[in-house]
Amino acid sequence: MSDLPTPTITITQEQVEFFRTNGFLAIQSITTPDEIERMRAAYDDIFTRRAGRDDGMEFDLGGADEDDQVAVLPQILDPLRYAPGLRNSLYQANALAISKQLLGEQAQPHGSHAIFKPARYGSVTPWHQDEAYWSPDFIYNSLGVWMPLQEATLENGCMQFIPGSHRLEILPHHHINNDPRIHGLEVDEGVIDLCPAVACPLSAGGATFHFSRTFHYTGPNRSDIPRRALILGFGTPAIRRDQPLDLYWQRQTNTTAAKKREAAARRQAKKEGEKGETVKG
Ligand SMILES: O=C(O)CCC(=O)C(=O)O
Repeated sequence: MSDLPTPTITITQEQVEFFRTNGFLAIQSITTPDEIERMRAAYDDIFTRRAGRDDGMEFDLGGADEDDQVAVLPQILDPLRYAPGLRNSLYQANALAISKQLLGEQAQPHGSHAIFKPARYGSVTPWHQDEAYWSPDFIYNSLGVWMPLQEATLENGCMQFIPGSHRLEILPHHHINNDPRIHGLEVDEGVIDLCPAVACPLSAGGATFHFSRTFHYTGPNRSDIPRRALILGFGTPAIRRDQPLDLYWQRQTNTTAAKKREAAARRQAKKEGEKGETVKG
């Protein structure tokens, strides 16, 4: 994030308090319409060419991710790596500045992903806590910033949150449909009351912020336009736990994408080993 523009937004103390009390916050604008238009072209391009698929970075978050099946919830991890048009944005600059207000000055970028809900059949992103996906070895002070690249509504899958749920432990999750080939996780039925859910419709270029333990969900896309979201993570340095948590659902994971990522990491390690040999030799 070295070449970021100067941030243009600060939030009020009242908004900081709202976030700390409820575990989420919605703001109506985090960047400009021009930037959204530029980003939308770059975003559509990486989903059209399924950038990162061979390395396990593009996959179906909501399905078994078979090559011959239509993906119901395509996701790309680290989309900025594949799309120069998504880099060095005012969105990143403002998201970082606001994250520092919410988490403390030490807040730094902590991953990014993009989730695309195809028009008419894009599926739900079930209720979950982000930390259910993360390493059980650390204590986090992190949040996600979610920005839609078109209007986000109840009809196409805007974000919904359970107020105050950031104060809960990580509750039991399972793979969607209890199918370990599916990357997406869902909280077990009945362990949390979902009635208090608050929906946050937004204009293009608005944003929500949520703590990494806040329960959130987006509905299916029943509209005639795709729903695009670009998500940035931020956090202060994670602290190692004395005793790891038992997030047993992670041990059940058996996705094709995870295997591809492991193979890509082995290829990269081999390449670096060979480079080291050349330098020494
Ligand atoms: O965009 C979505 O459908 C879900 C987003 C999400 O789960 C997140 O930002 O953590």
